[in-house]
Amino acid sequence: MHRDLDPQTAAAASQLAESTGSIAGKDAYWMPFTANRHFRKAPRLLARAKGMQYWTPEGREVLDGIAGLWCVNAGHGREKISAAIARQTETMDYAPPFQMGHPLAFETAERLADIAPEGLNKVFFTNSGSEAVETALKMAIAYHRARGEGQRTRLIGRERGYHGVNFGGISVGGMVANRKMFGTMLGGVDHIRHTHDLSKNAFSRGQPEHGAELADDLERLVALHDASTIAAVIVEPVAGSTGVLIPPKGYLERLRAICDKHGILLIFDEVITGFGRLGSPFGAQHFGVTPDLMTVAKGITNGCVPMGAVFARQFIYDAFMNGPEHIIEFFHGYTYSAHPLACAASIGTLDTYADDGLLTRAASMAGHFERALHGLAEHPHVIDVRNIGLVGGIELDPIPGSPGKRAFDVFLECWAQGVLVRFTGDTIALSPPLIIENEHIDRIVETLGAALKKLA
Ligand code: PXG
Repeated sequence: MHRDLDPQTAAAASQLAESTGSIAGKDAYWMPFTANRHFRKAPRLLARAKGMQYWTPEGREVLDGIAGLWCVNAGHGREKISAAIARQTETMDYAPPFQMGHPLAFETAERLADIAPEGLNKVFFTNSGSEAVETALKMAIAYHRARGEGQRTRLIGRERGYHGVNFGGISVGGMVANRKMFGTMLGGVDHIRHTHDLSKNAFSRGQPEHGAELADDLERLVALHDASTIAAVIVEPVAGSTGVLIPPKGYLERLRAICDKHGILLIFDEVITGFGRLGSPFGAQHFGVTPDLMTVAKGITNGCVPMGAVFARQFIYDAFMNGPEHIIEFFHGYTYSAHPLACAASIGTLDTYADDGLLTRAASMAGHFERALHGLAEHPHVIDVRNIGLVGGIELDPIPGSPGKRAFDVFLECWAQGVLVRFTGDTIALSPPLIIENEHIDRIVETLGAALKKLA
């Protein structure tokens, strides 16, 4: 890169480039879910983080309105977590998870089961939310087969659902852009409708009033396919990625009842709603509806080390535990399932959540968050504000012919003003660290409000 300079000057230039975070000439990185060409023209780089803040390589402060990517629930740079990871790298870097184990894996599963919704007492480790989803879908199909109903292979998802990016996840998922490039995907998948209806529910605070009957779509699919062909239904209790879709009152209860009636497993994808986001440890507890399988990731390690997990009810596990004892019961797992560093990070994270009361803190912050957010209702182009726990969505009227552009512009303006928000389609999403204080909430909302006015 500095071919024409003498070695000393070149070294100094490289160092400077590093310290200012320049990416000029570094072309190899193909960025995920990013407008790569736009990014290269005006990079947005983060170099350091602590508490509620990020800092850019130049030292500019950026307030984190989205907990990294819905994952850093305890805030950045938590000592208990980094100390646990550091200790573990020195003690044992890696242990094979197949036909072998290490004590920390058992302890982590135990600790997770302790805070899980009643009955979800078995924990299977993965490395991401996407892998947790694939695992849960395979578990559901294999469970029915193990109990002699091998014809139950059909999977039901929901329109606008997000379940990661692997083939199973995009097949049951319902985000068009994530699906249309990738061919025919899994066969035998169908979808119920999403619950987003601004004509009835705009500017709802918490759960919307209208739409519980949309759960009856599942009855329609049962009538079409017959229950005997359906293995499982997967939904996010609150859909995050697709723009913060909050379940109407009574909807999840109804879905649960229909699944029970027809012997269909209910899977909650709690990758976003898990670990305190709604004010309870998991969405299932918040809504009082317990699924049969539950996928998590993100907040399981406070985002520090990749990890995901599937929680299963005892009866699902038991169905697999038959046949000769020396035979593997579930032909599935990852090289890095229950990785020692991830387990250490998870225990450090659970300790931190407990120390600071973070698994329920969102409940006490939700009131101020809601009032502040709904203060944006009259701002230009705002067509909806919705919120639950410490999740918020502000939906904007799309620019005609340029869907997503208005929210992208708001995101860029907030970034310029030192606040990190997220956008999906024309919805701005907020999901701050659960350590947030009222003044942070005010700053995020004021910055958003100013951006909306400026761009109007
Ligand atoms: N399920 C749900 C409900 C998710 O939100 C995944 C699965 C996949 O997890 P991994 O760890 O494989 O990414 C997710 C991920 C956004 C955004 O901006 C959300 C996610 C990922 C990227 C962006 O809303 N959630």
